[in-house]
Amino acid sequence: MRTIRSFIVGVLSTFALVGVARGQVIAYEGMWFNDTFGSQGGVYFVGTQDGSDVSMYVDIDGNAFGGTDPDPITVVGTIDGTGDLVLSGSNPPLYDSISGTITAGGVITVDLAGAGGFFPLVEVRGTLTADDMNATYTIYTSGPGGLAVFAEGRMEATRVCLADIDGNGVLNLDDILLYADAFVSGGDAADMNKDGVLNLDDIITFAGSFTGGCP
Ligand SMILES: [Ca+2]
Ligand SMILES: [Ca+2]
Ligand SMILES: [Ca+2]
Repeated sequence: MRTIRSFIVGVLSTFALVGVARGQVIAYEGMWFNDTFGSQGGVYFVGTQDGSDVSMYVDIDGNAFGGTDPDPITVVGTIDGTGDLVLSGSNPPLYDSISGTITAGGVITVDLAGAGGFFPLVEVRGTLTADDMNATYTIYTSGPGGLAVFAEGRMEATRVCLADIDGNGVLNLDDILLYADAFVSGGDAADMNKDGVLNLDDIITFAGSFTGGCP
């Protein structure tokens, strides 16, 4: 255990000193509110930008889509010549396809098709800033005359600084040591992408957040 801790501290210290990380990491954490059914749960987004490539880790918690707590998904995108993030991909069986844009100005227009295996379409519309994310969502079902609104709700999330483990607003060696301790002891604080597993992805994400700094 001591060896693993030393290794992690060594790797993270090198990242911090040299300023090398795979990409810049930005995270938001908040809640979804289903205004139709009065239900709610947590939302968690971790975006990693590496050049023009963006990978977004999205976890929705609670009784979403009328079922159980959905597993986290990864959405990938590319930043085009105008600075807009163009999303594409699929994460079956939860979403057959995910498409849309987050413009350079922070306007979110994303459609999830085949969401939950029951709903043909979920529209997400909102805004993303350096500090927060606010969006509405509309879940459609198939009606006799075509798509019909099944439920409407909101998502509200604020920027969080993943690497500031002690939450004191400053990134320094203390955070690296605390992260290494949390990782070795299997603590939740080390699970940067909240997928319930501690692995190299978490260390890379921590390093990206650390070197990218916090707002
Ligand atoms: Ca979940
Ligand atoms: Ca700190
Ligand atoms: Ca993890």
